[in-house]
Amino acid sequence: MFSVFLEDECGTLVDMEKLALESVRIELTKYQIYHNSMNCVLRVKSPYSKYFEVKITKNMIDGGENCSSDYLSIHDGPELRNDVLQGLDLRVCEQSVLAASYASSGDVITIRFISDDIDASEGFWLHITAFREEDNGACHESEFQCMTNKRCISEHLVCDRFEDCTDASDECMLSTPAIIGLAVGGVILVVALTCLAIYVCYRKRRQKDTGSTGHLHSNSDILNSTEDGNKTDIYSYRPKSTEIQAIYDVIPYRPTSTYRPTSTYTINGPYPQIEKNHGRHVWITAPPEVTYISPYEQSVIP
Ligand SMILES: [Ca+2]
Ligand SMILES: [Ca+2]
Repeated sequence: MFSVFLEDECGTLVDMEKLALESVRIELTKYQIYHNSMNCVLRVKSPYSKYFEVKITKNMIDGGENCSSDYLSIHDGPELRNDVLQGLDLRVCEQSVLAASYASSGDVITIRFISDDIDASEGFWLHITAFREEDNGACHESEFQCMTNKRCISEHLVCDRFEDCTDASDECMLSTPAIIGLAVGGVILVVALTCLAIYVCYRKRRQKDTGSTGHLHSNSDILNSTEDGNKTDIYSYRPKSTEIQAIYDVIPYRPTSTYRPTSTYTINGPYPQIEKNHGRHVWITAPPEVTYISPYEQSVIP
C-alpha cells in the first residue's frame, strides 16, 4: 500500500495517475503523536477521471467538544470552499460518528487538517480508492465489480489485503467454516508430527539400548532375542524349511571392546551356512533343526 504522510505534503497535489496508483493511504503523521498548530491542506487527484471512495480507517484526532480543537475535513472538489464529502461531518475528530465510507462526485478531493497548540493524539488514516461507475451493468475487462454497489475498481486491488469495495467483496476473506477447517487441520498435523517424532525417538532409543539394529530381517519366525550375560548377542529363531534365509544382524546387544563384526563368519555343522556378509548383515541358510544361534560364539546350539 502506497502511503502519503500529510505532514510532509502540505500544499501539494497527489496525482494518482502520474503515480500509477489506484488506491492510496493518507496518514497524518509518521510519528506516534501529530504536531500541534498544524494547518495542512493536501489535494488528491484520481487516475482517468475516476471517483473516490474514502474510508477513515483510523480516527484518533483529539477534537474536544464539537471537534473545536483539532479536526479533519475532506472536501468534494479542489477547493476548501467545496462542500465536504456527502454524508461526512464538516469537522471530523474522535467524537465523530462515521459511516463505512464516503464517495466523491468528482476526480479531486481536498484534505485539510487543523490542530491547536495543546494536546495531540495519533491522528488519522484514510484509505482512498479510485472507482468508476458501471457501464450498462458491466465493468471493463481489467476491472473488478464490487458486489453490493456494482462499482468498478481496478483488478489490481483484488485480494491485496485492503478493502476497496464498501462491502469488502474485493478481498479474499475465508469463510468461518474454512477458518475452522484450517485450524483443525493444523492441530491434527501438529499432533501427527509430534507422534511421529516421539515414535522415531523411541525406536532410536530402543536400538541404542539393545545395541542392535533391532531385528532379524527374515522370513523365519523370530522367537525371541535374549541376552546371555557377557556373551553379548544371542538370537534364536526356528526356520520352517532348509531353504529359509535370514539377514542376521551381528551387532551385539551391548557391544564390547572385543566385539568385531566378522566377515568370515561360520557356524559349526553342515548347517546353517553363511552366504553373504554385507557389513553388519549376514545371510544364513539354516535347516529346521537349528533353533538357536549365537553368532558371537560361532556355534549352533540345539
Ligand atoms: Ca490539540
Ligand atoms: Ca482490495
